[in-house]
Amino acid sequence: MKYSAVFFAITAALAQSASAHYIFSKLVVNGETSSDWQYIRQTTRSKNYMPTKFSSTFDNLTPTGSDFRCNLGSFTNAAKTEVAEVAAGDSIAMKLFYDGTIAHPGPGQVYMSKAPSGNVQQYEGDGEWFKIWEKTLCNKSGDLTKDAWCTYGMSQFEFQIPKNTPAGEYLVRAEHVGLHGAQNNEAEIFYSCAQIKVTGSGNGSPSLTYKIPGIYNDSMKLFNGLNLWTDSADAIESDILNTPIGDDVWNGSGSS
Ligand SMILES: *[C@@H]1O[C@H](CO)[C@@H](O)[C@H](O)[C@H]1NC(C)=O
Ligand SMILES: *[C@@H]1O[C@H](CO)[C@@H](O)[C@H](O)[C@H]1NC(C)=O
Ligand SMILES: *[C@@H]1O[C@H](CO)[C@@H](O)[C@H](O)[C@H]1NC(C)=O
Ligand SMILES: [Cu+2]
Repeated sequence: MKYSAVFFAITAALAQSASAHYIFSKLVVNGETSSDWQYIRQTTRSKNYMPTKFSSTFDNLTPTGSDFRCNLGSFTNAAKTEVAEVAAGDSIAMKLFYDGTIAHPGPGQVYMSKAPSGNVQQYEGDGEWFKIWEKTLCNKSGDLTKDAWCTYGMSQFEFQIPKNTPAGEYLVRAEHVGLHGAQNNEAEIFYSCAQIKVTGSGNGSPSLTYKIPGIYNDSMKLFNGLNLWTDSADAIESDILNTPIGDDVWNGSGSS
């Protein structure tokens, strides 16, 4: 029994780091939750541990690297990752590993990119990305270091594939940005990509698209300079607006 206290301390420490550091691993389609990494590309890091940062990284990956698209090494797992069929207009969710919840303050967003060849299992994500979901501040008088943020405490992001999304195979990239280290250029970015096949007869065409990497850089105050403990909610909102995180999500408009 004398080991139980030590065991408890270690378990508690592990549980704490698991809840502070999270990773999207499951896809929820038609109310059914997949296995871990069934439809989401797994990283080749030895641990399912994140985040990616601009500075003080633990694995040399930064948001300027091509693996910022879908996670370190994950393209090498693309062929063995299944492709989930989703009708345009349906809502799906990307859910965190190990029953985790989002334990850091900051915005959450979902981007999509169509596989130009039609085969997402062979697509690196070097094409155009567009944004379909965004959650920033939900309570501007709340605690900016915690629950002022819509995503704080969420265990999954639930979002709609826009009704007018053209049929085809896509990467769907969920991302959460923890801003608690942004004052030291240490914003923490957590992201993974699901592989889906959109069905239907949508003919929309997103007007605003991005490249990953390239979408974010550390000249943006949101990632480098913002301080959640001293800045006002209005100042933070304006920092958000000066990044793609402040751009409108695509609503299905335009036609291809
Ligand atoms: C927003 O935060 C304030 C301050 O913590 C709190 O009193 C209020 O109930 C919150 N509003 C909502 C809608 O949660
Ligand atoms: C950062 O991104 C902004 C907006 O896209 C751009 O204007 C700026 O040149 C970029 N800065 C660097 C250092 O890449
Ligand atoms: C959708 O977005 C387009 C382009 O930003 C805009 O012109 C249009 O009014 C929006 N439609 C709806 C229904 O919000
Ligand atoms: Cu963290």
